[in-house]
Amino acid sequence: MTRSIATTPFDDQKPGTSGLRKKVRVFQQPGYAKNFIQSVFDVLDGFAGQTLVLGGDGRFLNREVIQTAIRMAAANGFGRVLVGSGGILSTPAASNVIRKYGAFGGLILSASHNPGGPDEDFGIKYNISNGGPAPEKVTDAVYARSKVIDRYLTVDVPDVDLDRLGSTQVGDMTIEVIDPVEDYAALMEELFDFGAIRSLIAGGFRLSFDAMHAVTGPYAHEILERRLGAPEGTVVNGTPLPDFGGHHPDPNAVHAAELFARMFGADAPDFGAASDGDGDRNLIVGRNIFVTPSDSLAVLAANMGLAPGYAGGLTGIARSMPTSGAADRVARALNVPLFETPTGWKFFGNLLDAGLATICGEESAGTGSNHVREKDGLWAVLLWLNILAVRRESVAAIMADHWARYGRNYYARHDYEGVESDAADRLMSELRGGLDSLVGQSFGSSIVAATDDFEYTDPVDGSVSRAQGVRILFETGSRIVFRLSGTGTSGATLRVYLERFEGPQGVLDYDVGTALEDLVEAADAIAGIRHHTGREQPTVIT
Ligand code: VG1
Ligand code: CO
Repeated sequence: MTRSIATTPFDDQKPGTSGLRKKVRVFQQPGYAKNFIQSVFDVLDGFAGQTLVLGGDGRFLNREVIQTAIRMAAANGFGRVLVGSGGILSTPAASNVIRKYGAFGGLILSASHNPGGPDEDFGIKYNISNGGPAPEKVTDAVYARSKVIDRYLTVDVPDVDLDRLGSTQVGDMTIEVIDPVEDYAALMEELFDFGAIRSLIAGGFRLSFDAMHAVTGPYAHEILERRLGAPEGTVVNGTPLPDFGGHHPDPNAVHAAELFARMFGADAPDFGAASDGDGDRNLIVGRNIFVTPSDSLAVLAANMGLAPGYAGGLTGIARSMPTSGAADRVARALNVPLFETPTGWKFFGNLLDAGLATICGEESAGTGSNHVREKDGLWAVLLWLNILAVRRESVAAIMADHWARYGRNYYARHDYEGVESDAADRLMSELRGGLDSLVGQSFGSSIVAATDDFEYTDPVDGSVSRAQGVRILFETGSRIVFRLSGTGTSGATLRVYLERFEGPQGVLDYDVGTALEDLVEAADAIAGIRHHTGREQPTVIT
């Protein structure tokens, strides 16, 4: 029944920061998704008879590619596929299912925070048996394979009914359609004190969660409204739509403007949050206060012992390099190691597996722990709620207390989206070329103390990742980082990360924009942003 179909390679199937992401139209080319999935299977070893997990964020093309992947998994010899009903599994839920059922790995269909729909983006990511994104040695092998692939394997069977829970056979392989929420919700109940959060909410604490018409809707309805007793209407935009209602499912001030307006408006709730397309990001907003993801990581690390799942404390904290140093100060106070990794969750997997880190985070609204091997949006929301339920203080009070104790890392990321790729490459290569001569130069009142192009050696397996972002470190402790995005699908996105530290005795209530003004000017002077991109302003500031 297995058929081998001849195919010709595509030359652009290089996975980026988080899987292969392309326009839907690119994925719709005959053989495009099949070639990539077969390239993944071709570089893996030992999965005969094993379990593969399948799910996605519900975006346009999700169901079709799920059916394709089921046929190909059967043809390639997997013994069982676990698929979320409706083809749905959030990224952290998929990670949990892989771990819980001892799967060999999983395919997650998502382009995460990128928009969806026929003219927008689609993506495929492979996760390994620890539940985490495949490391670079696997993604490099997949790319190499995709350049020479000449056939893919499939079986001729009708579509599986993804909307009915239960088991069916496809050839020798079993398909189990599972509830996408149940296992995940059960894990959250193990980690957090649902009773304490329930009584916080019952006492009149009000929250608002924006699921952005993306995958977290069903999870948030079940956990926040049904299990924790928040009133109906707490979750807004809670029905996943193939085009996310035409919006970017990216939780930030620009794309979650509705939530910001609510949290900064009259009669604002006590706590607001949002997640992204595939449910792995979190945005935290208190009444009249936005918590930067870097600060959120630091506050969660400092307080996570208040949640039952982490009562034993932390072994270490890990953050991506562009993430602010706020968490470093917490690590120092707790006397645990701090790991600084390149951008992307795949670099945290080894640290978590080795028990070196308990909590990890990125400035891009991603936080997670050793409970799975992905960042986890609702997990971060629940940890915040657990902390609030114990401390019984406002988000603003918790932040003020944190800054008074550790100091404040003023922080912003400026994104220049849709820049012409050649111009972006020129900017980066000129910047890299001039790095040495910058040391000692002054920009405004700041003198450059050191520069480098970030390089990471994995402490567990010794693998080295180079050219992960240019760092300009000032004598004042301020920092500017430049790198190009690895998740975009058209042109290039330049990311400029700006950070300035004020110690506990410094000014802790500057407006962020004002605090970073000098650094913004320095960034342009150093990298020629206006000159190369032709842009006067960033597209998005987060
Ligand atoms: C971005 C973020 C990075 C994150 C990645 C995937 O990558 O900066 O921190 O891990 O997206 O997140 P880049 O290469 O565009 O900067 V998700 O939620 O889109 O899977
Ligand atoms: Co995501």
